[in-house]
Amino acid sequence: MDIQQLRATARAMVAEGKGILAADESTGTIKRRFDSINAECTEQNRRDYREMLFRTDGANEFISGVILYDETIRQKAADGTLMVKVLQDQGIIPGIKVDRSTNPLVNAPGEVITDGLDGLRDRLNEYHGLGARFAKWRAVITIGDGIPSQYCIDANAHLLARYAALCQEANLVPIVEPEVLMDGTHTIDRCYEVTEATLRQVYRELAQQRVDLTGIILKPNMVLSGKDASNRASAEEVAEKTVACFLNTVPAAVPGIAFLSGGQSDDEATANLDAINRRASDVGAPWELSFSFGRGLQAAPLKAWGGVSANFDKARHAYYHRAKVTSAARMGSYSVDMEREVAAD
Ligand code: 5MM
Repeated sequence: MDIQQLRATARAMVAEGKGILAADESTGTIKRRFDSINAECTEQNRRDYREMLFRTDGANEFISGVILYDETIRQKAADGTLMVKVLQDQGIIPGIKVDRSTNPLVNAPGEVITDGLDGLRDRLNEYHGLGARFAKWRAVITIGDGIPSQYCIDANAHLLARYAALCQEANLVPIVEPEVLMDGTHTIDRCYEVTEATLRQVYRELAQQRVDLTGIILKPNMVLSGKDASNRASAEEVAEKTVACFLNTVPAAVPGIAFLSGGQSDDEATANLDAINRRASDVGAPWELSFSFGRGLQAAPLKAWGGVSANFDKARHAYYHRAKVTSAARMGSYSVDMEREVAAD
């Protein structure tokens, strides 16, 4: 393990003004996204859509890295250039999703566990050879009646740490993603409680399994009210509770926290990220607070594209704009007025 290299990569992933595009939808998930705009989910459409994102001029000012799916890391762009090279040529770091999605957790109704540890060491070495310099594993914690159980939190945290240790051995920076879902009617305080319990266990396991915290990136949820809660918390309350929760649980050795958007609308995720960065700077939080958005960056370009190649310019424009405003939010310098500037970009 080359810890200096891992640290340098981790710092580059959360460099000033920059964050990560999560474009690692598995085939089932991208199909659902394409279905929503009536686009056919063929290999060529997936390639063309993702190539459009990766070849958006100027987006590399805001995007440090892209998380790829297995299909994409092996794929060539329309002109025969490897997709990985398309990114590298713009100074964007390729990363790879290595979990194999979630399945029901045995003896735990309503809860899930992430699969993918079998054969992981070999797969990580192969991905490094294909150009990946970081990896991602997403664990899912659900809030509901009587859940999450401590059993579910412990099992997922254990696997996240096993994955992270194997990544560092293979010289890949692990993105450690414990996502507490925002689905439901729960309060922001319930989300705080569950996020805190989850992060405590994740860091306990990372320490137990000797993961070097200076060479990882945490990808968590923000502390939010449930999606269907009445009186959802304001951006200021989200920021206050998110920063308080992380100060209590995430060691200062961790170089960066890259939030997921988690099903928030793109403007909500951006406003919350902005408020979080303002709050963090007021209290002197020790880590970079960046983004690793999937839907938060892709909802607008996906809609603008609509599955029609004649719309690629419009879609690039929409993606560039989301990357630009999310980058501003990552620095705490976003304002709603920026949303109106889209035509001028
Ligand atoms: C982009 O979607 C990722 C892969 O999801 P599946 O395993 O369901 O196909 C997902 O892990 C994503 O990286 C995170 O959920 C963050 O994305 P959002 O949209 O929540 O920012």
